[in-house]
Amino acid sequence: MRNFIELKQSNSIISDKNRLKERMDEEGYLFFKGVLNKESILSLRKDICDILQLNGWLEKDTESMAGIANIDKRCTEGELTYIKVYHQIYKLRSFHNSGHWAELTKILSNLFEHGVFPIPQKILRIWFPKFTQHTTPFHQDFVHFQSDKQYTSWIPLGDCDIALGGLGVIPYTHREKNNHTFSLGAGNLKVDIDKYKDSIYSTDYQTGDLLLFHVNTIHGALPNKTTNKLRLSLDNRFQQKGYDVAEHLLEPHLFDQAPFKWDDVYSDWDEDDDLKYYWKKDSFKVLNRERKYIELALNDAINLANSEKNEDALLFLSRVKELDPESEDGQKAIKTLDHLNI
Ligand SMILES: O=C(O)CCC(=O)C(=O)O
Ligand SMILES: [Fe+2]
Repeated sequence: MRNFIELKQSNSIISDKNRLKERMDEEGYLFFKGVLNKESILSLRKDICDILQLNGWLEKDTESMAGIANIDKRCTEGELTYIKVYHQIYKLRSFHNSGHWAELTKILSNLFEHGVFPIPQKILRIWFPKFTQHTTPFHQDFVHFQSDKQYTSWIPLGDCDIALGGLGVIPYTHREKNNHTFSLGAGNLKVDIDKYKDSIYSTDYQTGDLLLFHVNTIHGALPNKTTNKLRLSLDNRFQQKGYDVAEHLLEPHLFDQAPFKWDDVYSDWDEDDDLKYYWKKDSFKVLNRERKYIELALNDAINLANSEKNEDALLFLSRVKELDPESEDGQKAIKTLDHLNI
């Protein structure tokens, strides 16, 4: 069992722009207790839980807000059954609006001289209990988001204590880029954190808490060790207005795992809703998506499968195969599994 150090609260300097910037530059994260509007969070939680309930992901005859999981439905990112439900939730306006909450962008505006740009790709995490091998591994986000100049807001949708598995960060790690290798869990890439194992900061998060961290701060999730509760959280990203943005961050999350476009997201929204395509008003350079980290995870998994029939790698490859057997990655996965007679 790892020991966790309590996150340092920055509430007392919340209006002091210089000190906030200094602390973020120095430590790579800022944590604020109870600064977000609880009603907005709980109302979003309700919208999400109602969809989960309709899809049978919650135990029958339980109050949806309690988030009591039907563990027969366990699944995760990278699986079509997950994406099918996830993309239903992705149509919620209340979900997209969570990246634009006034109290959130106000705090973030302290970190940017020339205005806050909320990245269009918003992310919700739904983490099942009794599924701990799929916990998000410790990693740095540059491998996924192709930027050195972003901050992420991690927000639990409801109370999230250590047992439910909130986010852990390792302060002072954002100045160095580390090598990543294959892992199960969101993003499929991990950093070896052996030397930091006693330096993980986390907390019993409560509704309204806000964690901000630098894109290169090493972070990961703690396992959901409850027997029956889903962990729900948001991770959204912000940059200074006008900075370059990688093209995939202008698409809905998991658009590359099942076809899904903004027009699908917006299908039930009011025609003249300002939040639709809001980023088209801004000017910034769009960067081509680099494939190197996607390839790193896949090739590493193939090597692990070939050399030691590594079970995590085999599970990952079977998911890649199922997701899109015709694609180049799907073909590589099929070839490896066939060769191993799996
Ligand atoms: O919530 C999680 O499990 C993963 C979050 C994460 O990696 C992030 O916010 O960048
Ligand atoms: Fe991350």
